[in-house]
Amino acid sequence: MKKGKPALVKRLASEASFEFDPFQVFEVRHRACSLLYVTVKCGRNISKGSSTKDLMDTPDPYVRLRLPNSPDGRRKTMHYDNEINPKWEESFRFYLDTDKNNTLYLDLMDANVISDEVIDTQEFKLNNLEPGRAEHITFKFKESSEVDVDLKLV
Ligand SMILES: [Ca+2]
Repeated sequence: MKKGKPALVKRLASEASFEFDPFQVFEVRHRACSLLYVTVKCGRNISKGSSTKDLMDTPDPYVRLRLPNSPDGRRKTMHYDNEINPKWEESFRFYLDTDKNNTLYLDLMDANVISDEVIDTQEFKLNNLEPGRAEHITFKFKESSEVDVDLKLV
């Protein structure tokens, strides 16, 4: 055996022992991760908030979901042209860190050729959800618009 080799092996072994960080293991074990399922079901009487605006361009609605603390936390449904009672029936799954305060933001959007417009935004505090139980919620936007959403935390 060559003379320098045992020293090198010993040095590598001591470096490896420094990689074990008990605080890191502690944190990983205590981080609670849940899955949030959001189903955007349908909308009723979608309006931009004024009949003049609606007459100039019938809403082409879609819903944008934003969950700031979640990876991949921005999603959206399809949009339907000139449809004030859209049936989306689209489901989305989000990873949720339940150690944090999580708020889901729902933007009711109007699709346009050049740039889409936010009609209105609502929010929902997810820490109020009971795990395993589906909640059926109707969100109201502006005067008349309603959107039915199912939320479930597992
Ligand atoms: Ca439009």
